[in-house]
Amino acid sequence: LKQKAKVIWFTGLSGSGKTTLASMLEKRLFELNYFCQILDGDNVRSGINKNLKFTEEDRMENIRRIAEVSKLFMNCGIILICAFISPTREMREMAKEIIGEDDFLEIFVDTPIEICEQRDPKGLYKKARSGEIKNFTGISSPFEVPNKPFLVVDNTNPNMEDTVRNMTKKIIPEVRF
Ligand code: GGZ
Repeated sequence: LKQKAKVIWFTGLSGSGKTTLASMLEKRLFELNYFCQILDGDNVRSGINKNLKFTEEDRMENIRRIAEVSKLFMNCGIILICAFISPTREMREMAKEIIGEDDFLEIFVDTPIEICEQRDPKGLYKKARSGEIKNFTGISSPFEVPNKPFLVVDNTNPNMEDTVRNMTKKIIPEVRF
């Protein structure tokens, strides 16, 4: 393997576009012969973290396990693409400490909550507003904007391909395009 293992950590609200960006990035990296693995709610909260809910404490444990698993993958030389709300600075700080500062690339998917709520692909914001879902990030549970992310992605830009190209350049600076 010629690649340097690292963790690309997407943070942002539900519906901000983390998962979409993560899979576009994965595709791009595969095309460039980089070996990577996505971790997101779909493959983590349905399996290893099945027993966790959305209290502050459970989210903290969710992120802790994800960071530890990421470190194991990283030791195999794999590039991790993690897409979790990871709503507080404390949670992301913890992940950074477990993974190691130099290998932790925090990408903030900065989509305004109004837009996430308009999109509402799973109808979760609606349920959060009606009180059917409690502790919903941005509505009844906090989201703290990162202080010094590695990168901020404006996900309202319709040209996602451009966004992903620029993101890839920044993540893998040694690649020629
Ligand atoms: C936030 C919730 C909640 C609550 C269920 N708050 O848009 P989605 O559906 O697919 O992504 C959200 C996902 C968030 O899981 P994470 O593991 O990323 O969260 S954290 O990092 O805070 O631990 C959403 C769904 O789960 N979901 N209930 N109350 N998102």
